[in-house]
Parts: sequence; structure tokens; C-alpha cells
Amino acid sequence: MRRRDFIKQAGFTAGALAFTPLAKCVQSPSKSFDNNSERPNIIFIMADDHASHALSCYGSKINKTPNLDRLANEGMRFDNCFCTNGICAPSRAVILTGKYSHINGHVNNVTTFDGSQQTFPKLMQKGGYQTAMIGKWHLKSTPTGFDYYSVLPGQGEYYNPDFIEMGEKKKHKGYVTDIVTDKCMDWIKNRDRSKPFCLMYQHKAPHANWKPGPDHLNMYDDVEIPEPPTFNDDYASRSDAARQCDMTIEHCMDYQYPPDDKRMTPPKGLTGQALKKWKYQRYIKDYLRCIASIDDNTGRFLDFLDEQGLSDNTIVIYTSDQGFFLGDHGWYDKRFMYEHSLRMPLLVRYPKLIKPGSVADAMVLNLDFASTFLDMAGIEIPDDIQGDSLRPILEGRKPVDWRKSIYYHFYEYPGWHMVKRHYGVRTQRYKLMHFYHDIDAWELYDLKKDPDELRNVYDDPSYAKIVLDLKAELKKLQHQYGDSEELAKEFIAKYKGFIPPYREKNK
Ligand SMILES: [Ca+2]
Repeated sequence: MRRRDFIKQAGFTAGALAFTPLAKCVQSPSKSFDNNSERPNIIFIMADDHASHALSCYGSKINKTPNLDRLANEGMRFDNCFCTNGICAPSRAVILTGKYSHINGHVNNVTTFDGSQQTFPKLMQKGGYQTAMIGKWHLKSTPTGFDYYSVLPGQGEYYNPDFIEMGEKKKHKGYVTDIVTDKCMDWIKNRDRSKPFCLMYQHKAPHANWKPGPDHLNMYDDVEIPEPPTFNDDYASRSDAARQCDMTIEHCMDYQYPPDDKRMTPPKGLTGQALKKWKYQRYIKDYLRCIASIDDNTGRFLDFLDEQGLSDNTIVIYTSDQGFFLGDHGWYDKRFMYEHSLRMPLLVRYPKLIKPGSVADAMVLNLDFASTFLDMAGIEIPDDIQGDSLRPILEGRKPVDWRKSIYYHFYEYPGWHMVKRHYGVRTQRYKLMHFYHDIDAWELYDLKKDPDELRNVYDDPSYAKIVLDLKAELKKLQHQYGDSEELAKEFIAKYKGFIPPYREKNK
């Protein structure tokens, strides 16, 4: 029995607070290894807020990322990778546990991750791997499951950042993306060579407030970055969730820049559309400059792996904790289940298994990463892990029973940017979302006819049957993953949220 079917049949209706698997049925890895030297190393490179439409291998119209593209050319590009809760810390918790937010308990950025629970690094450690976590952590609690960690406190700083290294605070001089990369290379050089390793190499960039590194301060100075086609979305057919959030470049962008930051002081006399355009250029250039540093450092790091003779037997992953709005719909930031924030870039290189330059269209999730890494390492996957191993897809196959829809649930409201709580289902063609809490509103998009998600067709009678089918699919997924309306209410009671200080000020 496939594990997904087992979960379906076991009937996971219990909520997170009472969630226990009904039976133990461990999934064996696809391949076992006779000796340590054959087991692949795993390097998980994750950026923060790097949208896939800002990578040239995904067809970016605004920048070039030759070194990240190298991973796509030498490995596999996933064209349909999605997050399950589009915000920083929850996505990280999903990746570590292979479980949805309502199961691992880390539903928003406000809570503290329960590091006593099962995570894939702990299972890898137990399975004979050496593990390390370097860079942005953002889960508040002390990292567990790592032989070594050196992490940025909280969001971390771009310039001269502090790191918490094995419990001790240390100041560093330089630019964060360079330092995180240097630290990863140092750790690899000094590792215990008798064991395979799993390294989590996690950038702060390109998270707000987008401070470029010294090599890229003046990049794009003399060019105008094109605006996205939905830059002037008027939200006409959307629910109030879109109109009432605090994410527009036009009205909200200034919150992201400290008041003394000259970069967001517009020339006198600019108003309306001209001011919005000016702010977009400021923002997007800084954002892309931060990515340019990630790209340079990726090139430096991949060359280093070649020099160390590690490229053949190491799985190198590049992803981001979720996507981002790059002026799309007039917005910056993430959180919404709309495409630009829902999508994650996912590039995987592993010469022993993956055909260079391959592309996968299967719908995959950050939920799948834990199962994948355990499977690739030849370690059993406990059956309370909810994701599926991507190994067959990496081998160039797509199992006939691969998922046909994905489930999403966002909780952090009220809070920064005021995006209302919502959950939804996405299939290859459609997306249905339900906004709840202080609103009760549905949106439906036909992604084939309307890939930019500009027309909510929930109330269009010609889509009535689709709505019914998608609501049934949504229920099925909630049942499968142990989520429910009742559980959502429990989380409202438990995490009341907060009104952001800028709203209080502007009352
Ligand atoms: Ca993020």
C-alpha cells in the first residue's frame, strides 16, 4: 500500500492538538546502501522570499541568474512546486517536519517552533549522517538535530551580522550572503569525512528590507526594470481580502523601509502613478541586487564543490521558503495563495540520478522535502510524515497516482500586512480559496483562461459544477491531512494575532 493511501484509509480526522497516527507503518527507502561512501551528501540551499519569476531559468523578464541556472541545466527544474503556508517560519517548519502547519504546530511567525518534535535532520543524524545548519533559521527555538549550527538571530542583519554559533553569539564583518557561503565552505572543509553529510545552507536574502551587498550597490542604476502585466490590478472581482491587505507598493511600501532610509525618499512633487512607479523601481532594484549576490555566491560555491570532488555524489537543492509579489497585482510581500507567492523555485542537481536539463511538471510541495531527503539517504520514512518522496520524479518518472491537487492554509491574521486567513485547493487548472475569520468569502480562478488571476469566477454560473467539485476535493484534502474548520477555529482562539504598529499610528 502506498503511504498516501494508507493515510487516506486510516482516516486522519483528529486535529493537531490530538493528532496521533492510527497505526505505525514505516515506509522503506527506495534504495539501501552497503557503505557510507555511496550515500549521497545533501546540500539544501534555501533563499528567503526568492520568487521563481526572478530566476532566468524560470523565464524571468527582469534579471539573469547564470549560476543558479547552472543547477537547472545540470539537474532538474520543478515547474510546479508550491508551499503549504506562504510565510517564512511556517514554511521552514513544514520542510523540517514533513508535516502541515496544523500538525507541527508552527502556524505563523509569532509562535516558537517546538524543537523537541521529530524532524528530518534528527532522523538523518540517527541514520548516520553528519548534519549542519548555517544561516537564516527564524524558528526562535534553538536548532535541534544538528551536529553544528551557526544561525542568524531572528531575521538577521545584512551588514556585519551576528551569528549564534553553537549557543554563542559572534559578530562577523561583511555581507551576510558572502558570510553564510564562507561558513558553509569552512564547515565542509572541516567535516568528519567518515560520514555522509546533510548541510542546510540558508540565506537571509532577498528578504526585506533588501540591502544589497558591496558588489551590487550600483547594479541596475542606469536601467528601468519592466513592470509586471498586473501592476495596476484594480481588484474589481476579488473579495475584500485583496482590497484590505497592506501590501500595495503604492500605499504600504514605505513601512518596509526605516524612516531614515534615504532609498525611499522620493523626489518632491511625485504623486499617484508616477510615485508608485518610482517606488517599484527602488524596491525591485534592491531586491534583484540581493539576488545577484546569491547568484554570485552560488557560482563560487558550485566551483568549490567541484574542487573538493563533491559534485558527483552530492544532491544540491535550490529553493526559497515561498514566492513573492514583484509588483504583481500592485503588491510586494507574500502570504496569499495567489500564484506569485504560492510558487517556490525548486532546482535539484544529482548527476547519479537526474538527467541534466530535465523539467518536471508534477505538483510538488515543500511538504515533500523531508521524505525525499530521507529516501535518497536510504533512511526509513516514518508514517506520520505527510509528504511524498520526489525520488521517482527525480528519476524521470511520474507515478500514475501522483497527487492531482494541493492543499494550502494561511493563518497569520491579524498581523503584518493584514492578509486574511484562508485555505484553498489548486489543481492543474483551477484554484479555489476561502477567506475566513472576520470575512466569509470565496474566490475561484480558471488558470488556463486566466493565468494572471485577474477574474474571480466564483459567482459565474458556468463554473457552478467546478465549484462543487473543488469543494469536495478541498474536504477530501482536509480529511487526508487532518485539517478541518473546527481546527481552524481552535487556532483562531489560540493565536489572536496583533494589529501592526503602523496601523495604530495611522489611525
Ligand atoms: Ca520568506
